[in-house]
Amino acid sequence: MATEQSELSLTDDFSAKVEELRKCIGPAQSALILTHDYPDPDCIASALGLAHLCSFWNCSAPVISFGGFIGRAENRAMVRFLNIAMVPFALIDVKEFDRIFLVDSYPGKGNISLPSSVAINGVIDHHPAPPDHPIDCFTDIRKEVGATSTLITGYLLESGCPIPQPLATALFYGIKTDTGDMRRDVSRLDLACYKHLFERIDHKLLALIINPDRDIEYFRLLHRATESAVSYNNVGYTHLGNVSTPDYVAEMADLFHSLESIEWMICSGIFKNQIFFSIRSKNVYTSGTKAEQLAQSLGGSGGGHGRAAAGRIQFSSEEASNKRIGEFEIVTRKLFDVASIKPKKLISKQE
Ligand SMILES: [Mn+2]
Repeated sequence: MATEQSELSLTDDFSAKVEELRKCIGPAQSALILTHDYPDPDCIASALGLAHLCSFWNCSAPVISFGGFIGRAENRAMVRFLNIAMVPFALIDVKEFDRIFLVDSYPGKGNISLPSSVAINGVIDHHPAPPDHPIDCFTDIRKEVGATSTLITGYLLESGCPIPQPLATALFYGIKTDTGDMRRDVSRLDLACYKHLFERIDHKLLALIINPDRDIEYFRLLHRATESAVSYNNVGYTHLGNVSTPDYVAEMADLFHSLESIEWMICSGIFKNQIFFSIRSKNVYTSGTKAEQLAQSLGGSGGGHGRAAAGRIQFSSEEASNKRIGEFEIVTRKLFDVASIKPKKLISKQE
């Protein structure tokens, strides 16, 4: 694999980290690899890659698990077409595993189902770690990298572990989606891994994943989002109401963010007594801090990257969701400095 490494020129810190991770996994028989709740392609691919590395290092029974469910049509297609075995966290007994790893997430972020009392053996992530949550285990957290799939690709290459075509396809798709096709939060390493994997993927399967069949709910929601979308100067906002999967919130944020007149797009939706929200920006790199501030001021949790971030805010079943959404809108407008701006319909009928 030496040629593959030199082609990518992985930095020296990969070799030290690979050794550290190998020692951490080495004596274990079983490993649980957890993604964040409502997993996206980057964490699914990362978990698949880490599971593959566990098997390569003789930890024979890695299990990938996740909280919530897989909602977005592309993500369901990814799991189906690449035959990725994943177990809902509700069916997992953590005591059955020698090792527990988190990918694309960090304890204390509020987006994993693992109870905080359960000890974790390793974390590989590219989100900034909360400063008040140090953990005593293997960690590799590089916030300058655009996707955890990039880090996992580095581990696989550095350790000399072969990458089968379905895994290459998953990792490529993970990098592709988290970086918005190399549009946002991209490092040199992301681009190198993206190019490296491109030669090794199943392009037909990738095309099926990118263009999945969609259920009618998607189109209903698209209509609702279009109707409710407003703008405050260059800040766009749409509320989806109740959604059958929180994934729609990120999906609609991405779609509406491509509208040429806006810099920011915020999308919210209600799912199981929680407000889920996503924030996107084009040229400003404070989406992550804005998501964190917004969630914290309403008792929730949030964060993310410079131009793509998300969060969620819990409310009790007795509280009316429209009251909480009203509060959410007020705090959001203050945060984006548009409290005194009158909303305009973002997509009006042709004038
Ligand atoms: Mn990610």
